[in-house]
Amino acid sequence: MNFPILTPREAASMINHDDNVAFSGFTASGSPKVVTEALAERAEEEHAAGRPFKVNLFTGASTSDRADGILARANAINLRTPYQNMPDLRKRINAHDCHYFDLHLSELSQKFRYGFYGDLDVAIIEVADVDDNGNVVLGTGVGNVPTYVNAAKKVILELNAKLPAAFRGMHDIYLPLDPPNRREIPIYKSSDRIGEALVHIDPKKIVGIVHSDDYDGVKSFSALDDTTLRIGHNVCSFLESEILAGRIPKSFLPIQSGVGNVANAVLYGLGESTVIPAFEMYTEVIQDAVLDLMKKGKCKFGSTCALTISNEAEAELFSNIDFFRDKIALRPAEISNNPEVIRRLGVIAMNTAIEADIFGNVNSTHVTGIRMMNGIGGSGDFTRNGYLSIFSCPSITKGGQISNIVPMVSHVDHTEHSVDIIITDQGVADLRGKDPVQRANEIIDKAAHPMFRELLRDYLKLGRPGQTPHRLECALEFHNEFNRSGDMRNVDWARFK
Ligand code: 0RQ
Repeated sequence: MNFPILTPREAASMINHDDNVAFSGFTASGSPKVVTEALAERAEEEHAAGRPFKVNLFTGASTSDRADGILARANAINLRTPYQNMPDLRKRINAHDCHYFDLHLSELSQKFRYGFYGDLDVAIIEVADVDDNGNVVLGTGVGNVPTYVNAAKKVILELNAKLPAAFRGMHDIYLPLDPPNRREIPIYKSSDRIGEALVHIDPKKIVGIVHSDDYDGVKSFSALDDTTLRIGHNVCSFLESEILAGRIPKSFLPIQSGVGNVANAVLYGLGESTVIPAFEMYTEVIQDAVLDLMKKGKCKFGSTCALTISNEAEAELFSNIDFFRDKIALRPAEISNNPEVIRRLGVIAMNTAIEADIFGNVNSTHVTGIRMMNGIGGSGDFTRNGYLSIFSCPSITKGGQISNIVPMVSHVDHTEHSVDIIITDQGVADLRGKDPVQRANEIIDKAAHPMFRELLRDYLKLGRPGQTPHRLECALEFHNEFNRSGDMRNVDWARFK
């Protein structure tokens, strides 16, 4: 290999204050692991010497504690996009120590190419293998790597010894042309491969290689609780009933599911269903459950941006790479989450809400309308364009102090126009073909927790006449009451009568 071998510290010294920096990967998968730690140390040393040191950080999605977490603790991030989920970074964002803008994940690559965010100084890219001509095999997450390596002035590679070179063949790297020359993305079924197995990086840009040797560090799932199991069961029975009613083809449709325990419960439920046939996924993340379903023959193919799997699942995948290689395509985020393809394939979109309102609007990002949780992620890419768009959440949170069904969402990410179905542990609210008041009754009766149904019905009665009968002076009273007393159950409409 004719590229210099660097220590993490040497690599970090090539990154300057105010640089635009991009990371490979999507979630913790494929995210850099060692240069990031040295970069955080460098920031701390610069701060101790009284000099400013912050970078603008562009990624594929969230990263890991070894990237966002450690850099946030060092207060080394000035600007961050498009998604994050580390508690320390969340604190910085909500304290305005870090400027964060939330973006649909499919959009960052093209907006970067359009020049909306300036030049890219450095890209740090995790790879499984590299040849002298700059052809690399990526790791478990692709994110926006193809765009970043083309745009970057310098590229630092993290060559991860845990990733087998035999990973080659699992990626499907395709860069669309930009308007006005863009053509259709030629994916007509999830399993169509349309691009290259390798990413080509101009060797002149590769300033060095840093060795690493670690798994992505995705935590295994905790045991499923009762609420999660009930949500999972409700989603599966709903999908089965749609097949039986002929509204979803018997051969089924590709599915997208978010990350987390609910998504995991749904996937296990789908695996056990006798009505739902073996299916394909067109999604942004594949979790442990999908690999199990592949082994059982229940999941035939997964198109994804990342394998967000536990260390144990990673080790198993790497030792059975030949079994999995033709069942998985790892694609750039702008393809895994491409609205055109999602609409064409008829993807069933399943995402999680922080809260939904009685008229069908969904808040995925802001707690009580103010504090950023994670971000919109890919939920908008899939929801707006899905064959059927499902949101799930528990009916209540924090033992009932919070109702996840509210009169008006405190922040809107997905409007009533994009949301077909809301599923909680209580049941399934089907919003299709219903006007606002019919939707409100459906959501209150089927999805709200019984302890909040009366309060929500009373709000509807308070509404001023109109198609969407809100009463604006108290539309956010559930949130106001939570801020006042810490318990939405204390809402008292009498003061507005
Ligand atoms: O807080 O951690 O302090 O207990 O929010 O809630 O129920 O554990 O649910 O982990 O699935 O996250 C929407 C945030 C749900 C996530 C969201 C509190 C609750 C808890 C987490 P604690 P849960 P989850 C795929 C697609 C947007 C991006 C997306 C998300 C914490 O799914 O970020 O869909 N989605 N991407 O107590 C106050 C409420 C609350 C609340 C929950 N109404 N008010 N707090 N919480 N509801 C991924 C990618 O794009 C890569």
